[in-house]
Amino acid sequence: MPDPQKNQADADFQRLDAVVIGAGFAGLYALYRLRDVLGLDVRVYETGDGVGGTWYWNRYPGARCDSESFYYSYSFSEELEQEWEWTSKYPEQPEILSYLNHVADRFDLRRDIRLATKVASATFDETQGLWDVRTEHGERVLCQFVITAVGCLSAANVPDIPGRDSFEGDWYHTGAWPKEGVDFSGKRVGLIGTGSTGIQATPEIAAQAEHLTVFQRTPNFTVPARNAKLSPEQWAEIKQNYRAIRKKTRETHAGFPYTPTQRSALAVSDEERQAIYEQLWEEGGFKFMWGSFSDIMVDRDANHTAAEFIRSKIREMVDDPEVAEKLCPTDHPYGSKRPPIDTNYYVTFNRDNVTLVDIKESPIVEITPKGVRTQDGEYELDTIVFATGFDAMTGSLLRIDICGAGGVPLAEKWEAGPRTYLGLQIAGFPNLFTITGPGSPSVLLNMPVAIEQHVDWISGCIEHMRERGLTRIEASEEAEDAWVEHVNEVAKQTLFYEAKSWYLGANVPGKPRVFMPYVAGQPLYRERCEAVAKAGYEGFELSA
Ligand code: N01
Repeated sequence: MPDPQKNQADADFQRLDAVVIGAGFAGLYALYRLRDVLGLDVRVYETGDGVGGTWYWNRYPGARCDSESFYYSYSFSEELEQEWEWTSKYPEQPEILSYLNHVADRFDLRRDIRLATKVASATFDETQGLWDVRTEHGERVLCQFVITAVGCLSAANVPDIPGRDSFEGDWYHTGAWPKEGVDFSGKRVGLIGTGSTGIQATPEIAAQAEHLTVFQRTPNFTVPARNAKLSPEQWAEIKQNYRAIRKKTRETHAGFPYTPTQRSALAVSDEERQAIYEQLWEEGGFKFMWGSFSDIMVDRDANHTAAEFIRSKIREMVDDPEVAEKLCPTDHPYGSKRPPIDTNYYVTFNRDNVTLVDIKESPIVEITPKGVRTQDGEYELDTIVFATGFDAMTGSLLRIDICGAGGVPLAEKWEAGPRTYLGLQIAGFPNLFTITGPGSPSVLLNMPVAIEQHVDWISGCIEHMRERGLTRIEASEEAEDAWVEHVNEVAKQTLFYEAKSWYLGANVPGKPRVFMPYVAGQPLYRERCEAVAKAGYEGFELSA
């Protein structure tokens, strides 16, 4: 039977230069750059009914940025920089969402964004050399370029625990939090997951709920954030120095404006090392990792010194020695899982209304109508919060039905794990660009820095093509193979490989174990991307 709705969609289509999927940090900037700088006809599709991406969806209590606001922000507009002031070092989710809404208004982006419209499929049509993009509402666009701005951490991972649907209370995943919020007053809450999200949410939920039970599978190393308001004097200084700050964020390994240290943790005396860790612990934030010693992520002994320091802090802060031991990570090097930063995480376990359940020792067996049952017994709950992370880096792309040249589905191409060239393109998928795709530094970098670099590179590439009358660009298989090998090679030289992390796909049952982000750091990566462009897009096949 012919489907009249489908036939109508087939007939009604719009012809545009580019479709951008997602209206978070990446999609907003891509729209600005492609439309207002290159002059392309662009449309952005966004699943949410507002802009903001990650900051639209992650509204859980305690959600806040853990890079400092003045460099976790756009650098492309000096006017924007000068007119926006963040209230604190690490602003909360509503403030970051306001910033992104401000950007959408200030640059008149909304007129080209379709909200509440999910892209269902994108198929490369060989005969026309165009992408055929369809939404779940039946809209259809034919366009030359598709740019995915779907985020690395946006496909929620809700574990398929037996009995989940039998639970009679409410349950939520932190990455799809209800807009109206959740009132935990008088509730017995169970929180599953102790990654960055669980660590941010725990103190906030504990302060509100009647009782909080934290189900911990793997303890995590976290360092205090030491959040603080930013004074007018501090703002004046930041605004004056913005260019120098931005320059540094583009030059350092992880996109932070800290002067990198060259010292080894093993080349200083025990006293000096301890003093450095103490000072950074007091200062708070990621500087503990990136500003302490240069060999934390490559030398096991150096890493051990940082890990031991944090374990000693946990034992100091947590009153009950048994609970403290459970909170001490011992199965992975510090930093090999994305290091969280926190506000009052460990001391929250001193509260009378908080219980820590070690589910490695006593695994969850099932979710019952009344709560969570572990091997040791049942915990009665009114609400369950899944802070169980994401199908990272590939999930958000694979949840769209993307088919490249010859009708090859992306899911088939990536069956054994993601393969890209520079994290920017996939062989067999011409004119499709993946902002912060697997194989790029992305999540190992301060994200706005990674995003701006990718969007600038993509727009430079499209400009290059237009100036030369070229219509098609595709990564070559050889370049992709060599890049995938290189990405894995450098990861294996670090301690990142030693944790069962989402970087490796280890958090999602059945997901191929491939180290997804590029660990060699921003300077090398940038240099490589620039050299590739300078050499006429080496490793890509361009044609008219
Ligand atoms: O997710 P995660 P997240 N049964 O995957 C556990 C960014 N972020 O949402 O470690 C029981 O890190 C899992 O246990 P284990 C940041 O990049 C940024 O916390 O796999 N437990 C782990 O404890 C971060 O890294 C900000 O053994 C299960 C937890 O759930 C990324 O988002 C704030 C389980 C998941 O931790 C993801 O962080 C927050 C199961 N079946 C997050 N499955 C900023 O401030 C998983 N777990 C910018």
